[in-house]
Amino acid sequence: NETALAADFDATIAADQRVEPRDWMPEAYRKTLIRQIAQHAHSEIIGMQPEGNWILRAPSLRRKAILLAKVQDEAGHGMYLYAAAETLGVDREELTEKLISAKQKYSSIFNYPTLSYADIGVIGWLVDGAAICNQVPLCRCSYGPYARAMIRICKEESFHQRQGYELLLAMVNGTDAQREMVQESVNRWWWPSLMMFGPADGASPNTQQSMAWGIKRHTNDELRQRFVDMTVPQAEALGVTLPDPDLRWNPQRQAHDFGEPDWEEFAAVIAGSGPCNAQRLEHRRRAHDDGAWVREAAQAYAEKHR
Ligand code: FAQ
Repeated sequence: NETALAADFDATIAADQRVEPRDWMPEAYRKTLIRQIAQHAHSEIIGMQPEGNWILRAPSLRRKAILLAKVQDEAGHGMYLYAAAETLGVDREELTEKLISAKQKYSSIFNYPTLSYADIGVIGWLVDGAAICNQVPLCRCSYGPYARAMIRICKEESFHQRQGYELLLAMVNGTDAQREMVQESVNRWWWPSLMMFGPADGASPNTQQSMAWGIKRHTNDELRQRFVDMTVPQAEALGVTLPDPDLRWNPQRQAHDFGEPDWEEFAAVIAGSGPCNAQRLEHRRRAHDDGAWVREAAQAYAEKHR
């Protein structure tokens, strides 16, 4: 009966063991996971666009090969994550419909434009760096299929972060114009990267319950702090300035103090009015329409064989 099943679920969570697809789970737990995993999958898929914008303009064969591999990895991450969401009883078609009709979200960060090749390095360094900070703890998520997908994804994200840092290292050791390009790019991406961690803890409606269920392991502010502390020495090594006058080491806290992201901008981007929201969704819709014949052919083939 329901009470015994609920007690089993609570015991699994309390013992920090994994919940698997066939196990009973509260409807709200299932709903929260579908929401988070779908948003995560959509982010990987939409996240191909800002970097894809530079594939045809990569400055060398080597840079092009690296960028192609990275963008293809993001597609793969989207696929693992849609597959993890499907174990919860939704299907990919339905999730894609919700993405292109703007009923489900994707990360705010992918609504900003990529204006120079330095952005490719800065996305790897800051955006993938933030993604790793947020996703390593998700490898211990209480839901088995999501946790297992995250292990593989995090390994690939680490490679992405390193390629970004290596690109920037090459640029800062180049000409003055290249160094200026890197600084200009860091100035644009720093605050949006901090916003990737979500609203401040006091304004995050989901954190408390998601932590109680072992879906999230840390709060949004804890992970944001970890990211700032990890990134400051890397910025120093690159010789770039992070655009925050309030950023300084606090010896009492043994952590960096830093300024407040512009939460009004964050709310506007999430609500659909960021610089590239319309363009990103339009592009995704067009790709989906262009792929209709492939889905129809696959369906016809499957029916013939049935
Ligand atoms: N953007 O109560 P909370 C990548 C929404 S990395 C948009 O704190 P939660 C790699 C949130 O959904 C990026 N929406 O929510 C890559 C909720 O809305 P809802 C993807 C945001 O879930 C690199 C509302 O605000 N990573 O793709 C954002 O407990 C380069 C209230 O917020 C993940 O998705 C935001 N930044 O915590 C790919 C990681 N923040 O649904 C290509 C997994 C919050 O109630 C190129 N997700 N919202 O209407 C998570 O860890 C969590 O979902 C958080 C949000 C931390 C993002």
